[in-house]
Amino acid sequence: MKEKQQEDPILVTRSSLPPFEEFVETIRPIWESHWLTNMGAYHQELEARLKEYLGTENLVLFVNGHMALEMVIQAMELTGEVITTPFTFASTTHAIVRNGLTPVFCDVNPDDYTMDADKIESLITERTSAILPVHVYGNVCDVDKIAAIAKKHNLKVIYDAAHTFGETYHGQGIATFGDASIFSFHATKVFNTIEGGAVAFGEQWMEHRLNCLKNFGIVDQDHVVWVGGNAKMNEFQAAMGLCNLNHIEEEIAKRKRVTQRYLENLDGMKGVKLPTIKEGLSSNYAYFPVIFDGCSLTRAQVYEKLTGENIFPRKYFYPLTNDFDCYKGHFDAGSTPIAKYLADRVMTLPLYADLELEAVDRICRLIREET
Ligand code: T4K
Repeated sequence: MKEKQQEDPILVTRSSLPPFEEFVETIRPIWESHWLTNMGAYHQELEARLKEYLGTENLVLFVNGHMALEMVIQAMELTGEVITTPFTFASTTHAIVRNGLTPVFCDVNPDDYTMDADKIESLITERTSAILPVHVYGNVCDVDKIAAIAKKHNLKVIYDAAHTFGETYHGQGIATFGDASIFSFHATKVFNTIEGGAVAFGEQWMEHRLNCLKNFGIVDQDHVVWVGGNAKMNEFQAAMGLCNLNHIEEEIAKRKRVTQRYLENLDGMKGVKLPTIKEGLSSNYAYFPVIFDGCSLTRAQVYEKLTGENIFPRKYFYPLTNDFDCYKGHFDAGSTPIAKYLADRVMTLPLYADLELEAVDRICRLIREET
């Protein structure tokens, strides 16, 4: 058995699943009711439980995090330009562009890789309607400074909070900052509903609009009021969410243990910048990004070494979104030099709840060895 485990590849993450019997019991009523989707009983129950868990009064579920983001942008009727970060997953920038808006890229800060709030104001024009920062890797943005800038210039703030499920900042639920926050409940996330997502928001009127938008803009059988799409979470997804939510504290505690082991092993290593947690943030330990700069091995060499041992880290988030092929000629990654520096050197190491501590030790040994 031990040998078999050693042969298994170690991927950057691995979905956490509830006990099989728990899931089977939970989905039994779906067979009995024949109600599979379109805002069924589990959909309602998960929405209620997530509001409580995330400490938000308003929350609407979606089929995934990306559609949550596309549709909250549509619901807010944003126009013109949106200030955002290129150091993120494709979804953030694509959601802006797919709404017919222009992303304007703000550089990130070199400490926690979130948007550099001191650089936002110089990017504001009369066409700017919103700021869309990302709490990247679960690192909380400079929410106070961003709120002050938004107020001064009358801009909306939507946080891409895909990585921050369950976090609090100075005791306040992360879902409550800005006008809205989107979450991803993808299989690779701290909390998963297989695929899934949600928008949490401050103003109650948005609930009706988001619920209509995710269901083709239908208000009732006689009225279709918005040009919506189909972005509803189904009952099997919601059932998985209800089960996983029962185990979320254990999930985060296990991730913390893995993270601490990485930190113990790699602490003090030359040329390696390790993640830190901002004062006041209760982390969910979503990712373990390492910046390789000035270490005896380059990122490419470390990557090659690990993959040679059946270990598969990832370069989240390389390439920058303003460097994507599909945006060639539109944006310039040179305008965000710190983000570019990070994207060229970052590697996210394997991190998931059941990753064995011995595996962490092995990964760290390989990184520390000079050849
Ligand atoms: N905003 C931000 C900042 C995001 O990071 C994301 C998603 C979004 C918005 C959009 O949210 P969603 O619409 O996805 O809900 C993965 C995820 O698919 C994506 O959700 C996530 N960010 C992104 C950072 O990572 P890939 O292309 O790297 O996935 P993939 O298929 O290479 O999987 C990565 C690893 O995860 C695999 O090596 C093994 C593990 N895995 C994967 C799957 C699919 C599992 O253990 N189980 C699985 O079912 O994007």
